[in-house]
Amino acid sequence: MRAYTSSRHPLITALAASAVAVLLLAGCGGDSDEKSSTSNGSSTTAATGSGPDLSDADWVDMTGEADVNVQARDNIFVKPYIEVKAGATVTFTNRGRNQHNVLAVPEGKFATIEADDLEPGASQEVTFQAPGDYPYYCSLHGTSTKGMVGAIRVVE
Ligand SMILES: [Cu+2]
Repeated sequence: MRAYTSSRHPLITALAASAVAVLLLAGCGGDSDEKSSTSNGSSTTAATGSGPDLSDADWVDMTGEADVNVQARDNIFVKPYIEVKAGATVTFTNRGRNQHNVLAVPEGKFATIEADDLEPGASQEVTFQAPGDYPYYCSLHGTSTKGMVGAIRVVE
């Protein structure tokens, strides 16, 4: 079993975003508050094609769980919207009869789980370090905004 980790990407993204924010602040005085907050991207989840609409999501609190599991079934994620502690490892398991994949929105926010690595019965792990929302979808049975979609909300 190959373990994927997202521990580096969000950190690097966050660092890059801070650097950009600092540059913006230095460059154009005091009117850059809006820019710096929108460039962060960690919790922008409006229904604008950037991921599933999370405003109505039924979040399940799994911050107390040692083992967090999300099942890919035919063709939904169960449970689709979960809240986990920073540093938690989420195991995606294919409990369906078909192939499924897991693509982060935006792509690359955490490591992609390819369909070939998530055959029926197979599992893949993703570790989430940085707090924020991590929407994802299965591109075989959904789009980035609907169909087979879900999200991990990472809290301190
Ligand atoms: Cu699928």
